[in-house]
Amino acid sequence: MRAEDPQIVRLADYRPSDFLIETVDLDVNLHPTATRVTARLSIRPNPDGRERAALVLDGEDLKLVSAAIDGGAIEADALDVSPERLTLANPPRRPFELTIVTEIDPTANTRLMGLYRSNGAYTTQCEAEGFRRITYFLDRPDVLAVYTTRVEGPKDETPVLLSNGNLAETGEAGDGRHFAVWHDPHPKPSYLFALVAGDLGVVEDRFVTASGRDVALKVFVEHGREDRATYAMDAIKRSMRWDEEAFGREYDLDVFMVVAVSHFNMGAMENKGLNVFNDKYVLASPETATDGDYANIEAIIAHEYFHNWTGNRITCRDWFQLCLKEGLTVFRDQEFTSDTRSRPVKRIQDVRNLRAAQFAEDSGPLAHPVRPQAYAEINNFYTPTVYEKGAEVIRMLKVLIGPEAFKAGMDLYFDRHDGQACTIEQFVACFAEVSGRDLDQFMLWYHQAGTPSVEVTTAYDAATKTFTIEATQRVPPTPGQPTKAPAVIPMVVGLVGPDGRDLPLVVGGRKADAVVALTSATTRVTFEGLEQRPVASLFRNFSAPVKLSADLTDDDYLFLAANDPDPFNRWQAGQTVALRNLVARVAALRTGGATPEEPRIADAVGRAFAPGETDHAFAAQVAALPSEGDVAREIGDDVDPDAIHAARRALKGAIAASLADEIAAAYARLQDTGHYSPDAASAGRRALKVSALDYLAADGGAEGVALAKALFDGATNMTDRIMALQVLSLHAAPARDAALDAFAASYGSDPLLMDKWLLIQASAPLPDTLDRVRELTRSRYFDFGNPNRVRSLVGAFGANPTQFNRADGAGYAFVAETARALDARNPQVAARLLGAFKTWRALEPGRRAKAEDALRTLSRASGLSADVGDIVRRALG
Ligand code: 0A1
Ligand code: ZN
Repeated sequence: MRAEDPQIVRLADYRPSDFLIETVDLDVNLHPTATRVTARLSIRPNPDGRERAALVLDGEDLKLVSAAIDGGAIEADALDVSPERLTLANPPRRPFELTIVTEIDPTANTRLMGLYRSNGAYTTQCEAEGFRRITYFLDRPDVLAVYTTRVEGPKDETPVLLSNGNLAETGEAGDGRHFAVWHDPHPKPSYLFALVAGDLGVVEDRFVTASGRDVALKVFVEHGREDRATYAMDAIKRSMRWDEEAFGREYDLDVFMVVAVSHFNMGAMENKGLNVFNDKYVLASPETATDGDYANIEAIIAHEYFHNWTGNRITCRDWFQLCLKEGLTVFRDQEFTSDTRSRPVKRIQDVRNLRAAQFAEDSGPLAHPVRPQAYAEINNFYTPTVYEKGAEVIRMLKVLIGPEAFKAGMDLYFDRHDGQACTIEQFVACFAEVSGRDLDQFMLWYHQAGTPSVEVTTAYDAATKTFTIEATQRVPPTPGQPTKAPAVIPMVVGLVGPDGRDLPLVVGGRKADAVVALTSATTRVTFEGLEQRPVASLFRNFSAPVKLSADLTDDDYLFLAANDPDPFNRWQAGQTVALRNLVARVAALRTGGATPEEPRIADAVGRAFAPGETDHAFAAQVAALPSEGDVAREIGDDVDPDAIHAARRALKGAIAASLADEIAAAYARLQDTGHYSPDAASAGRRALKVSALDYLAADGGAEGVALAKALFDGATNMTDRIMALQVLSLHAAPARDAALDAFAASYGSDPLLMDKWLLIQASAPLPDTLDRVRELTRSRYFDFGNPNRVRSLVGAFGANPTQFNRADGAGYAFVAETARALDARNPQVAARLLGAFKTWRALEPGRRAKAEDALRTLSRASGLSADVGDIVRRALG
């Protein structure tokens, strides 16, 4: 298909399937280049479908070997077949059995969708539309069937044969081959199908569910890596227990399996009973994984496991409803991590990520609603908007209706819709019903793209002892949505008194709720009985995904940074003051004005390094300045990434200079005791330690660099080693190259570790970074066929604020050309690389023109995939 004429799928065009498939009997006869798939489908007309409709099965790159109805050959003129479609113009109008035999080549499958080989093992990826690359099928999520899968392969190469459900039978197949039959009793859509076969090591354990089901747990990894799978196994058991306790959800098969594969387009996949993971999110040991890796593994194991109920037992009617399972499951994994680690720190991390990824997306040409209305390529809608904003929408729902009604709504949803393929309307109706609230306006969060901005003005009236908060909201125009209606925005408010404590909230003579629902363009609320002007703490715990600008002074924010009882806003207040200062510094740099100093920022940061501070993880968040991306978004347009980098560096340097002794003392105090543990408190201590190191080395001077080098050389765990390398990589000192070489010498044979090495070099804010990245694409540590390698090098470069955005445009050209080259091999990963362009329109005119050039050149290339074509078209839109 040409890039200019994409086929658009629209939500408004949804129709139920004309046929249903009740059971699927698959026989997969594995061969590296010619795998035979026999599918016996029991099909019946859908009473909700159209009468006399043709049966049109989806396919992609398929070769048909034979097709039969009820065992009998199909007349040639009754069947229309292409690699993309199998059509029966006039199928039986009664239940019948269709048998289809296809042949596929897993070795040639570089897209990593459907059945492919990764390091010799066979694996599948079917979400969203990969099953059609295995056999012709009604490959849509509202067709739910019971699957029985027989997998046959050579005993030597594929001793392990897995599919969904419970193991029903195993046996010999002759010629050195064997087979296994798996039966999954739970009806599921095709995107949840999975098959894995290979020579894999396994770690085993058990879990007994609340009602006494004894579940076998298995984590499959490459041989020799078993000792790196124990943390993932532990995370599985904790996730299973938590879902029982927090949501009343039990596991529903006799076995739960996780398989780690080295070639994977995304993070992981929730296939029923057989989750397939990018090995990066399974394998961990203190010698090979950082604290961040451990946290990611725990969160992603939880996420995929939680999908068993939110996604698998209740699935999506169509792909427009993707947030039904993703937003909800992200919300659930966030809650799990909050309960397991630190709730405030998790919230801060999530909000940092939301702003960096989703706010950025929402402000540019790729903005789309949490539930899109149309798509050209569904793969491009696995976005921070669908996932992370989708989770925020659910969090707001909980704030608005309260935790009890929220729980009742979830219970009703599980009860009412188990076994169904649902819509967002059906989900929200459960909460409307239990709470008695009209949630029509709330639905706008699913329909309207763009981050609302909320402007707040406050006024204290000493005569009446009242304090009025006036909030005006505006939802900005986004592609295809020029005008917006006011959303319902839950603003959680606190009024902090001079002693740093919360004052009672009184409205109309009564105790008032802290949740103020902003439902119109302007909402005003007046609190009474206030002897003195309080300081308003707004959007506590980040109660809505909005951009706030309030008339609070720096003094107010510094007071909140020291006193706000809400830990999120204590952190946010410090960030706000720093952000204001950074924006002013950028303006001064660009106009040649005097540097706006704000020494009290250092006082606030100094608290993080004070000897009495015991919550190190929280302190590390306080110590971290807003990112360059945060500053760019705050500025909004005419963005100069070099000026932002310089301003942030200068502020960091000023803080480091004024706190030199305190930070040095903290660094010494926070040293490791020797034994490594990935728990949240220990990880928090290490995070604060590296933050100290980062300040101490901020000026690139010999002393700081020597400290980083010492940490690198003496590191007893991978977290310290990588953190030290990261600090060294910021400075073009000889120590940096020596450390990089030493790292490669030690870990050159471990691709996951070399990914970190690639990423650190691609992220360096140094003028030679692009040359180095180009050179690294030719090194033996890089492989265009492996998505992890591509993301670590090219993806990380695309996220490098100063070097991707080089003034000469070479960064844009490199990423665009690389995406173009990768497109033929793996369109999904190629399209993701282009995410680097999501904020190009906000750049200053020189860079904007260069970025546009790169995109236009790419758009003229011939033979672009639907994935890349769609992103380029929308980015230029
Ligand atoms: N449902 C998965 C994400 C996922 C989506 C598409 C994929 O295709 C390559 C793979 C995974 C999740 O939310 O974890
Ligand atoms: Zn998910």
